[in-house]
Amino acid sequence: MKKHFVKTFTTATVISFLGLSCSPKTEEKVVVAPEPSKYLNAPLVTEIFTADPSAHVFDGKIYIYPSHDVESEVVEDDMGAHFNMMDYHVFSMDKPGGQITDHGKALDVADVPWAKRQMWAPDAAEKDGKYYLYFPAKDKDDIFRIGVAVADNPAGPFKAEPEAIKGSYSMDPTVFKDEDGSYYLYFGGIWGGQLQQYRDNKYKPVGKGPTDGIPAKNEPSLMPKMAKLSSDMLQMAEAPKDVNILDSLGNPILAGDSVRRFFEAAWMHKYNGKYYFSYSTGDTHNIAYAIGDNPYGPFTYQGVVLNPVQGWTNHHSIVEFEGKWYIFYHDTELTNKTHLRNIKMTELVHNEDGTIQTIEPLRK
Ligand code: FUB
Repeated sequence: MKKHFVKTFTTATVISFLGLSCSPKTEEKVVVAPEPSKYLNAPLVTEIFTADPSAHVFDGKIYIYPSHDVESEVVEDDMGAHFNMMDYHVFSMDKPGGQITDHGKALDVADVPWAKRQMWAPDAAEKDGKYYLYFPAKDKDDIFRIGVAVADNPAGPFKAEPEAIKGSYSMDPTVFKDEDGSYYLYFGGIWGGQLQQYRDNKYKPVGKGPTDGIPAKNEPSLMPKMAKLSSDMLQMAEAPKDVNILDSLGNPILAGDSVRRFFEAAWMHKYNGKYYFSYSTGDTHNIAYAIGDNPYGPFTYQGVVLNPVQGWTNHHSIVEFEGKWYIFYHDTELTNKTHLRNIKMTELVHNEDGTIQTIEPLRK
């Protein structure tokens, strides 16, 4: 903090200056100038810890579906055991910059028959006046599955289906609604997200470490998965397929290309008829994006949407509201602890050529 000493001129000083008094008097006061924040944006929520914000516009309002971070006894490890979340809250705001409302607990792990722990990044979708919350959690065998819970209201409370989505695995689900009314589920994450323990949609673990099952550096990286949703929004209508992320020559991004390869945090948005698949590069901490011509891809890598934030994880969503685009993201401004995060938002700009202007979340 910078301290400035300023002279405060009192009435007595002025009278003295004008030669009207024989008792001149000045007071010295310390004025504390506010330190410019090193963060581009302030936390949206400070009462509880929030992360992985999935934002949507429902009924003309912005609804945010984040993870609810909590302090936990669990020791930090490379499998993310310290992200030991137990429930979800839903938030809303009338417009960007408006007041934010916490609608309270929308779903608790205790009310999900198949789930045991670690309610990680969720997403939501609306269809025919019903709202669907898609969420990952570990089952009784400590395997991540993706569940769905249903509500009549975007803020919940949500009622979980008795079983996880059939054939689902790994984590970080997101649901994209296309303009023709089709809904697509995208999911997956490596290391703690367990994607490396699957091949051809089958569980084939080769070890318990975060990199056991990760392809060699010169092999194609593990790609996120996607499937069209059934018309009742509760199941996948087809077997999950790879979301292929390619370089500019049309080759798959390699496993050793840690600056560009998919790690977790899938999101899809559509802009000017193109499909933008964005994701976190995990241990290199970028939110990257790739563009395709349809929801199935392939997607060609373009660059970085959001540079690394404070904290290990980087996770986002991108949404349009009244003609402007916004990115919701998180960092650890409130705690400086990786597992106790706070959600934020800022404007996102598409250039004329369709590329996205890279956002720097920290001021230099
Ligand atoms: O919040 C737990 C996990 O951290 C999420 O599922 C990942 O995307 C990362 O943000």
